[in-house]
Amino acid sequence: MHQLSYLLLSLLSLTAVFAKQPNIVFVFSDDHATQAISAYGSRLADVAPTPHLDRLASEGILFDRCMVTNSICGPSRAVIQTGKHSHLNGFLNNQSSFDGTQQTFPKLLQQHGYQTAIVGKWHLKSEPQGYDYWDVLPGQGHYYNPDFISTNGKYRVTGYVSEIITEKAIQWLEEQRNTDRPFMLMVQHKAPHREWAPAPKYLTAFDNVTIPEPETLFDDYKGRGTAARKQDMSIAKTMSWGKDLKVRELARKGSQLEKRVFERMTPEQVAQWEAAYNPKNKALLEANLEGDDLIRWKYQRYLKDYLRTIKSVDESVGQLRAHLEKLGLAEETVFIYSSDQGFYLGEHGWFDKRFMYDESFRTPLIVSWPGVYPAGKRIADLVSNLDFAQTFLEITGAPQPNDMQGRSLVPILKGKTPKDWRKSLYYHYYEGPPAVHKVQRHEGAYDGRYKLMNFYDIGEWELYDTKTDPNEMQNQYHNPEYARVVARMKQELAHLRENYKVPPLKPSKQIKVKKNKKLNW
Ligand code: SGN
Ligand code: CA
Repeated sequence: MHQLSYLLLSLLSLTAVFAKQPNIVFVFSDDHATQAISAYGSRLADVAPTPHLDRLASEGILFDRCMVTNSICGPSRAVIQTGKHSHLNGFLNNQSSFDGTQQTFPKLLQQHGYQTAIVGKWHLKSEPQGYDYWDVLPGQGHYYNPDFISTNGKYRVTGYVSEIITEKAIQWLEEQRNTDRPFMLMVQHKAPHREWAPAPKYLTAFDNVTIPEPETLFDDYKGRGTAARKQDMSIAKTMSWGKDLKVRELARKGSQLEKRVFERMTPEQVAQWEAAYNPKNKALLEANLEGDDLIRWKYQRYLKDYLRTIKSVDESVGQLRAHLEKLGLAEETVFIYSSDQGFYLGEHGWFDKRFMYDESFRTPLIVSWPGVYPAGKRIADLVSNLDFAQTFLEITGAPQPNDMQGRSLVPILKGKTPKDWRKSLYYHYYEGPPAVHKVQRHEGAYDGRYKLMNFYDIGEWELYDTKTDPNEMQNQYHNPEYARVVARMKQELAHLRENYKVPPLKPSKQIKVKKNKKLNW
């Protein structure tokens, strides 16, 4: 009898463990390319390790091919909120405003008994809906002494943005949440978004190293089309001396470096900044660099600042995980790291994103649930930010609405990719010229090897064979040897459009772009 009741008791407590609904901590950064996470193993892994993200990957699952549906900030966030492509959630480009009255995963989690909280970058213009707690950066936010908006209105916080966002998240975890209910906490960093302003403590990180260059830094775009040639996102020509390169000595009066960085800083922060940059800038001014040497210098400055901001993001991951441990929550919390899209770190001579070419199409995704999901796995399945909403819902046991367009990653996380997993992805970027960076609108299909792109406003198609040409240097669209692949990929694209209910394309004439005209906000 005694033994039987013991058995019953253990069974009961086991069910209690399994029935406990896991929490989710979703750390989401802005423009963090997989090349800048050492667990992904790129050319930067040795010089710029990300120990906390690497630990997360070694204890969890790293997705090698998580691709976005539309490589730009607001649209990516709207896809995540809704589990629907841009044409259905209505947020096509950064000029849109999110219709927060529509169905979103945080609202569904609330209905399922979850607390939902978001801190950091939001960038959907309209007020967050579906969150019990929100404390977000207005617009793009600032690196130094940023403003925040919460239900109490707008206020300024002294400090460095990534550190403040982490502190706010920890404070919510420790002091503000209701400990009786499971939660979804979204910690959304501004870093490493342009203007890549590092934290005071990392202003001199990487000073004594040389960052390896990508093979395509001096790309001449010969094998590509008009879109790759006519973009405005090159290190050589687009970067400004002020906010981008931080050579205040060469910046325009009233430059964005003054407005966004210096005018917000405390005298102490200015002194730290100047102590770090002045000697380096002096060396540049004395060197009189030209041509490729100057591009190389710009590349080093850009990458070092970008990677410095990542150090704060990586540290945030470590701190958040340490606090979950401390609170005894680590084992009942799924920890997820991702970014709104990838980024060019000098590949093709570029910075920024938008294109369906690899570096901006791919985004990081690392998921860990200690003791439940396998540790240290790498997954090559084609997954997408379109899948995040349904994944969150399934993790928590909430029902998934039929009108969401992604697919939950939970079976993959548990080690079993469904036999009928998707074989291709649909992409559509809508923010054509004259918007900042002047990347042509395009849509496309990717099947894991071939990538077909349609730059429909200029009537140009591109096809890449990413197996034989991983850097996507040679458009094969007009190569007769690829005619059958082109036909098959066109069919695939048509099939995807139909499946996702994409409205017919409306090619439009390009508006003539005035030099230096800035339409972004
Ligand atoms: C700003 C940046 C652009 C960037 C967009 C969109 N310019 O306009 O370089 O592409 O944001 O970025 S800046 O001079 O203002 O920094 S997104 O991540 O928000 O989509
Ligand atoms: Ca972004």
